[in-house]
Order: sequence, then C-alpha cells, then structure tokens
Amino acid sequence: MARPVAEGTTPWPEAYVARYVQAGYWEGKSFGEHLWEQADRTPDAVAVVDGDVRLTYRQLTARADCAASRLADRGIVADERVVVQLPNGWEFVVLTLACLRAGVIPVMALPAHRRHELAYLAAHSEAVAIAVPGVLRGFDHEAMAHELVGEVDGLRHVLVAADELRPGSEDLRAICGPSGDAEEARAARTRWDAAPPDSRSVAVFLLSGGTTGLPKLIARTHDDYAYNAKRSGQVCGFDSSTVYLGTLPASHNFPLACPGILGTLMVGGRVVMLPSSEPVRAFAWIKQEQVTHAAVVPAVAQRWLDHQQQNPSEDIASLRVLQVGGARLADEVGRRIPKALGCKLQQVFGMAEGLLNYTRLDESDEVAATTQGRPMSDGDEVMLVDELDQPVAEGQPGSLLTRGPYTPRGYYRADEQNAKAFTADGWYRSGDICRLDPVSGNLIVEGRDKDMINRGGEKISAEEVENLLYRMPSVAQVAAVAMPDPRLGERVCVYVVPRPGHRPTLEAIRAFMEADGVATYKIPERLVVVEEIATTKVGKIDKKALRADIANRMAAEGSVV
Ligand code: OOB
Repeated sequence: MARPVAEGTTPWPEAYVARYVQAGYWEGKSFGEHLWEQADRTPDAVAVVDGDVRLTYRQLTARADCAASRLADRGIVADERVVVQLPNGWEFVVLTLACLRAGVIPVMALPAHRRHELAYLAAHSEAVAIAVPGVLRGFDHEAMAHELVGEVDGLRHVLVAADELRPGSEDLRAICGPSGDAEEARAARTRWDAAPPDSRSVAVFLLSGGTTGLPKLIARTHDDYAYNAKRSGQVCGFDSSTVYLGTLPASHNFPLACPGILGTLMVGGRVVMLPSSEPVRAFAWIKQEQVTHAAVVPAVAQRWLDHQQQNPSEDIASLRVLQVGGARLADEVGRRIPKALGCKLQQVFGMAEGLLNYTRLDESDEVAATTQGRPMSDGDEVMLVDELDQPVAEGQPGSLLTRGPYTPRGYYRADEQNAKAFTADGWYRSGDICRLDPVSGNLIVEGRDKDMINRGGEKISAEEVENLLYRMPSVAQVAAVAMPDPRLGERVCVYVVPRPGHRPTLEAIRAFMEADGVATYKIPERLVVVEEIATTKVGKIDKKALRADIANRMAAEGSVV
C-alpha cells in the first residue's frame, strides 16, 4: 500500500512552511527539476569526471533518466528506498540523480558500514534494494548484500557495480550505463519530465552522526535539501567555473550537498570523483583537472599539509578554497593552510540534521582559522542555552539549539528519540557547546554535551559501542569514551569492569565486534580494565572523569599531543 507523502517525518508547522515559501527558500520544485534545468543550460559542459570516464551534462542526465526507467522496470519506483553504499565514482552520481529524478529515496550508507549497520538501515527504511561495489579494499560487499537479502524482509534487489557479478546480482553499471538506443533515452526523458516528485516529499535519507544506540534516519525533503545545496553554493561562491573534488565519502552530507557534488551540479560546475583522499592521488587530480574547490575533514587537511611540506613543488595552484569540517580543526592547523596550500580556508560546521555554518570567503585568514563560521541562511534560528534551556549571556558557552528551513523537526519514525533530541517547540538539540565570537559574530565550537566520539569526522555513538559489548560474557560493565589522538582528534577507548573470573582483552573485544559485522571505525582501540567505573551524584557513569582519566594516563605514558 502506498505510504502518505513524507510519512514518518515530523512536518514543519504551517506558519513556518508559509514563511519558508514566502522567503523563497522552498521553491516548490523537486531536486531533479533543479538539476535538469541546469543541465539543459549547459548540455555540453563536462559534469562528472571519474578516472577515464567523463560525462557531459547531456550524458549524465540521459543516463540518469534511463537508470530511473530501468529501476522502475524492476518495480523500484517513487517512494521506494534503496540503500546506497558505493565508493566515489560515476555510478554513485548517476544512481543518486536517477533517484532524485524519479522520487526513489536513496538511504545514504557509509562505505565503512557493515552487516550490523546496513541490516538496521535497510529494515528501518523498508528498503527494497541495496547498491554496493563488488569487493572493495579486501571486503566483499556483494556477499554481504546477499546475506542481508536473506535477513531483511522486503529487501530483494542487490545492485552491484563490478566487472563480474554473482548469480542473483543485478548489474548496476548496466543500469546506470549509456543507452545505445536513442529512443529509450527520449522516452525516459519524456516520462520523468512529466512525473517530478512532490517537492515536500522525502528526497534522501541521511544518517545521524551517532548519539543513540542505533543510527537514526534523517528525512530530507526535496524543498529543504535543494535549498541546502543551492544556498551553500551561493555562500561558497560556486559557479559554472567550479571544479569540485569529491574525495570524502559521497554519501555524507558535507561532500554530497554542502555545496558538494549536488551543489556543483546545480550551477553547471564539474565534479571530480575520487575514492580516496590520499594526498598523492588527490594532488595529481587537482592538477590534472584544475580543481578549484575541495572539502576535507581536519585529519585529511593535516595529511595534505604534511605532503605539501615534503613536496613543495607539487602544483595545486588551481585550488582556490579548501573547505574543512566534520570535526574541530585546531586553530594552528587552520592558520597554516592558506600559506602552505596557496588557497583560502573555509571552515564548515554542519550536521546531517540540517544547520550549516560557514566562514565567509571575505573574512580574514585569522577568522577563518579560529572560528567555525555562522549560519548560511537568514532563515536559520540558533540559540545557545544552559542546562535549563535558558539562553546564555552573550559570549558565554552554551548548548546549540537550532531550527530552520533545512533543519527537519524530527528523525524518521523515532518518537522516543525525538522527544530527547528536539524541544517541544521544534528546536534540534545539536549537542554542540559553542560560543559566539563577539568580534566576527561567528560560532566557535568548544566541546559537546552529547555522548558521541568523533573519530576524524566519523561519528560513533558511545551507547552503541556499549550496547554491543554488553553482549560479551566477560563484560559486567562498560563505558566508551573519546581518547585524544593527535591526528584523528579522538578515538574510542572502553573502560570495562569484568565479570568475576573473566579477563577481557582488547583483541577479544575487537574480534567480537568484527564477528558481529560492526563497522571498523567503531571498534575500540584501547581497553582499560577497572574494578569499578566512577559515577556522578545521580548515579550516571561519569564520562567526564573517564575522559580526564584516559588523557592523564596517555600523558603519563608520553603518548599524547
Ligand atoms: C557533519 O555532519 P555529521 O552529521 O556527520 O556530524 C555533525 C556533528 C556536529 O554536531 C558536530 O558535533 C560535529 O559533527 N562537527 C564539527 C564541525 N563540523 C561538524 N565540530 C567542530 N567543528 C566543525 N567544523 O559533520 C557535517 C555536515 C555537513 C557539513 C560539514 C560537516
């Protein structure tokens, strides 16, 4: 039976809808309409580069139109969900555009996800298909996808981007590939021109950064997500001369639409898809394609800086702006970027839940290095509050709450979590502790009050790690906390109280989680065995004390920053 439009989501109140429409934030068009209109303006410009593959706007939209029809032939039509777990390549772009065009909803999984995460995502989103590479970095995604089909009700299509396929897999490269038949392409174009999705319906499902036991799905509508990409493009100066290097995993909000891949395609620029951010390759592509904009997390920025220092003759002069976001950039690293890489630094403090803060390109290098920017839209509302949700005095640190035209009012089908993560009047509790810099008017991220570990931009829910480890027979009590790391910022450390007679080891913990099919980045990298875990006055685990404890231990060992 058909679901109602945007079922499972929390609608914006009517007064806000009217305001967002009135202000022109919501244009009443599907994401596909925005993209196809642009493509028709510059049909012969190159839109996507992936190795030897170069697609013009005409070719890209023709492929996406045909792909949408080929998905429809399989029964994958508007409002059906497809879990997308693909490396950065042309297939990702064509499939995503096909979905946006036809109203099929991609569920943006991360390449690092494994059976544990994907089974949940597929089940919770009621996905009918999953798109994966074959074997990637030694891991057999195709085999995993077939296991999932056996496990998850309703999941029935395994779409694989690989040269050779197992029986039962469907050829994603053929689905997204060119049409030899001009009539097929014409028919597909006509079909989808005539049937754009409702602009208030869900365009994509993004994943939340991880604060609860299970990841949450964030339903982004066509209106809100198109505005997200378009307004980002304006703030970041994207235009048809932009060459964007897509090097972070493309399913993440930052490279996808901030302004990212979609923001570039919306203005007729060129996207260079690269499956890794390793500096030798990234720099080679920057030079070859004359890349103007790139987006990285702080850990990658540091590697690029180191590489440039060791290879000062590398030519990356075309790079105009390096966007850095996803985790706190150290001021010192930020100060080095403009000189060392010969480009402007732009900090991006964003979240898949919506709100995007950018430092502006006309701000000084010092402001760009030491603040995390300010909201991109006049429609964004931001409030810094104390424990009682009262606004803090100006310049004081407070917990950031936000509402706005591209910040949904709730997670998908998650009433219990929504009651905690959103206030009664619809503010999203970001869990970030920020302060307003009185000089620039920008936000500075000082910490957070959510139980999350940010490993080089990859978000790990402490609760999720703890829940997994409680299933180990040797574990009586466990607490996961962030330990400092000079490169990644943070890594996962677990404190464990063993059951009597047991002696858990890090190796055993790692093996247990791997066997469970958990994404590698969540697996603890340090274990501290203790007799008891400190609690606060109200009997909760004292994470602050544990974070201080691990930092002290590491300092004593001489192993830290
Ligand atoms: C981005 O999105 P998510 O959903 O993976 O993570 C959001 C969280 C924020 O709440 C904050 O805790 C942290 O990541 N964060 C930063 C930051 N950018 C994100 N913390 C300090 N400084 C920054 N610049 O990470 C994301 C989404 C869109 C654009 C950029 C990043």
